[in-house]
Amino acid sequence: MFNQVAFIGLGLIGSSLARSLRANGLAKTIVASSRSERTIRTALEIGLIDEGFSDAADAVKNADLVVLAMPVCATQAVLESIKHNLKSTVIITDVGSTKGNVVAAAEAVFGTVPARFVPAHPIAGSEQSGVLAGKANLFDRHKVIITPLAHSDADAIAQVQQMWQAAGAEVLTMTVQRHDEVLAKTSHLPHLLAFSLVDTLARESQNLDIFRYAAGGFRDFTRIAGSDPTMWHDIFFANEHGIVAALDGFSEGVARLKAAIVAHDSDAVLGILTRAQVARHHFTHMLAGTAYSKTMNTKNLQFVVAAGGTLQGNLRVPGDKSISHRSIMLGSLAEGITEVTGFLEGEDALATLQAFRDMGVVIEGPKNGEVRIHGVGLQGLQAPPNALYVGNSGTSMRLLSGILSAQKFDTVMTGDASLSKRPMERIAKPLRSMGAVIQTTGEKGTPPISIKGNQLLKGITYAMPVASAQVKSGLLLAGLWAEGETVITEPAPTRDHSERMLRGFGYDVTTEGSTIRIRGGGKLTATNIDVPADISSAAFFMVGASIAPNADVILEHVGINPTRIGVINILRAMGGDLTLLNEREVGGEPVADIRVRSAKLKGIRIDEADVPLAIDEFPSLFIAAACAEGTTVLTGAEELRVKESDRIQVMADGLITLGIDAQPTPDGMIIQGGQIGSGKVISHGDHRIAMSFAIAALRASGTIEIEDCANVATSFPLFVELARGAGLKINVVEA
Ligand code: SPQ
Repeated sequence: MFNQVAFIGLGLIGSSLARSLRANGLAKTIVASSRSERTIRTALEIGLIDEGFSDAADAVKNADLVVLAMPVCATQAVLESIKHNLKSTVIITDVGSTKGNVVAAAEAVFGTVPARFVPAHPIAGSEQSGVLAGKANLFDRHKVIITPLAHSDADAIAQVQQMWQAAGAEVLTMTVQRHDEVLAKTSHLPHLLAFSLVDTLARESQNLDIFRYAAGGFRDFTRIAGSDPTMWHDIFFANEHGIVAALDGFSEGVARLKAAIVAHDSDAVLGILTRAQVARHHFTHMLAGTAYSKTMNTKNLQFVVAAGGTLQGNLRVPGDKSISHRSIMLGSLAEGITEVTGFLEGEDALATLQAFRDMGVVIEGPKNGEVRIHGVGLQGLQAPPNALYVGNSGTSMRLLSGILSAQKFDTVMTGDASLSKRPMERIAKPLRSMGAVIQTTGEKGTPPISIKGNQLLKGITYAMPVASAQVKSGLLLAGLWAEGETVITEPAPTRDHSERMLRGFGYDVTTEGSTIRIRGGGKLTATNIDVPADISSAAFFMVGASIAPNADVILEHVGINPTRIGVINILRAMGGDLTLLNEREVGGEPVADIRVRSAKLKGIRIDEADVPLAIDEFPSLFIAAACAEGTTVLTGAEELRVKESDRIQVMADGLITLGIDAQPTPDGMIIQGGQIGSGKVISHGDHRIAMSFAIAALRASGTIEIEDCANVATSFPLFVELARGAGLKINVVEA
């Protein structure tokens, strides 16, 4: 790519880039200058450079790329000394941590910054320095920020970009000013704090003891105080403005924490600590626009499931997703402390949890399914600092719409790619008739949703056109703040967890037939919640054990709320062998252990009354139908088309790939039972589709590969481990 590259300075960054250029064959010759004779000698000895100079002006003579890799404060002097020796076509770039002063130096030397000068900053490094510390892969999967100016040459920008990409870096572009503001906070401030803490402690009279007993925390926090002092000295002066502003913000934060400790304000201290604990994780997801958990990261995960196997044993699937969401919402809005056990630590419920933290609620956990919520009461939510990001979760967005419509502050809610396609007018429209000012996006009324605060809501009487627990719940929640009564009629029964839980929190909600009533102006009183295992997650094992030979599983502590048991009704109608054991009630929700054994399933016409009661279980029920003898017909389920994916089309496509005669219809599917074959199916990022096709392998003739499975973590974080333990031959690979 380059005939000759000249490095001015060969410290950690310069020598790493030189190594990377060598490794990638991007420079015919590499030359360098350094103030240190020893550095040049070492670089020549290890073959890093072809020629070395003590004077920068000599190094740049024949170069078509000059990399300024010395401390940033030397920029002006170096440019001054090399300016008459530069070729007219030379590209100049730098690697400094500050950009404003580098650009100012170039302006001072050249009048205007040369068009082929492309300022850059690789965000990589270590506390080690010097030519021997460099590594060819230092920039691999790190970010490099380039800050071109309005008049910068497009070809020069492209070449600098390509060089960094070849080093494995992700290249981002920003203005000079923005770069210096951002880096002041993310890099310069932490270094300043580390240097200052170590220096402060080192001055104390007890310093020896302090350093003798300093353990992990001190070591981790101060690791970067071992960085090169000259370099950081320069950076602190070079970005004085940005650093002072960042330090002021930080000082305010420390003062807040100190004041809370002095005042023994336990909630305030916990609030700061719990928010900080999860912030890094949360912001990573927000930036990536994903809903993926730590274990199932942003990579494309593929399930590879070998044919055969069976399911055996006692299994406890994770907590109910719908109930977990609601426990956070009502716990936050209640007065007092709510303790939750069995909480689903999946990304969807965590998104709700984060939203309430963002609105100032102190929430401890989750830890082993336990969460402690310090309720703030119905008037206690605070404006979040940013848009609320709810990842993949339709439940969070629709229920929160009701809550946020009644707050004193404005909010915006955003979600991941899948959620951003789902219809939100179904909740926005009735909320508007209650007096909410709420706006969805685009012709289809999808997220982001913007909600204006300070509106007085009034109760309405509303006949829901679609059977949706999310819409019903969003309106009931808005009804908590509305003047008068909110009366909702549903076209078919949908899950009633909100009604049950509101009653559990001491709020009067009445249900008469299909009509639910709530009156605003009351209060919620904290309570404890034991979340049962999620029947929607258990469904994969109900179907799996029904279709697999010699299967026998007991699914423990599963919620069998009558509004959720469609999957049991349908499997039984198909000839499934399911027995409810040990039926009991836990915190207002009926629960049982469910024994499921292999059965010879037959195709049926599914009763439309069961559709809303099994709405999330159809992906797995389609697999049951594919293994049944005869034809299964589903109608009245058009809602499946607007879930995390179009579950009718996506399941039909997968089944057809696997050799099953599946005919999608506008509101359902017609499936002829047959032999499931093998092949590659795509889940379209829909957790339930991924898990359904995994279970299908129990009766397949060959391996099933399922693409795009990371979102399984939204509802069932340990699915793979649990299923494998029970006998499914499942493996995960990173595609
Ligand atoms: O939260 P989300 O993404 O909408 O999740 C799903 C699911 O499959 O996990 C739907 F795709 O569950 C919904 C369910 O379909 C959860 C839910 C609830 O908790 O109130 C109600 C149902 O949705 P709807 O649209 O019928 O109200």
